[in-house]
Amino acid sequence: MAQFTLPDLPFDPKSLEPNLSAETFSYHHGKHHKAYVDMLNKLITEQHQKFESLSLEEVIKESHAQKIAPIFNNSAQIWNHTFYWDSMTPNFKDPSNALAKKIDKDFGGLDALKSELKTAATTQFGSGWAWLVVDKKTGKLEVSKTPNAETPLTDESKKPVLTIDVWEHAYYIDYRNKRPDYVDTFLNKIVNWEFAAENAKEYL
Ligand code: MN3
Repeated sequence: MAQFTLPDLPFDPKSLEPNLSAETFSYHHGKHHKAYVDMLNKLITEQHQKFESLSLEEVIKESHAQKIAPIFNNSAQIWNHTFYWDSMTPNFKDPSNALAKKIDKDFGGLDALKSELKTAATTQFGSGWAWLVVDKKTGKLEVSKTPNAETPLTDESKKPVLTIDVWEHAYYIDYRNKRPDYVDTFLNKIVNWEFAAENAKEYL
């Protein structure tokens, strides 16, 4: 049973060129993201049928709590990638007034936030993700990073707002080993602040 399906990219894969190439998306979405979907469906169908009626977010949280690594890794990677596609746009705009004010308040300005995100993205050793999240208790925006498939979705006190994939497969075709250049381009040319504002709207 194919429980989960690969979502379409929210933009034409050529539309982010030259910042990220259609070739990158053909691998990253068409092969890597698809492989996580295919593997999760196979694992649930063949070995872990108790996850069959759950939503993707429920599968992530349950498999994390029960420490079922193959289910967690594949389900979290499906969710993280879908969230990552939405974190970029071919129609780059600066943050809206409400989000800009919030960024000023919590970080002292957009440049300071971008610098924190760049540090998180470039200091994540090996594979992983850099995140902008809201702490639900304080209502403040925060920057964090996670290794491998780990996701703030499993932390009930955080709400994900934006992410940057820093696995090598995200940038190697276009940037080779230059992760900092990919992160600079992401933050200055393709990041989707409208998506971030939507995710953080109840805290703005
Ligand atoms: Mn990836």
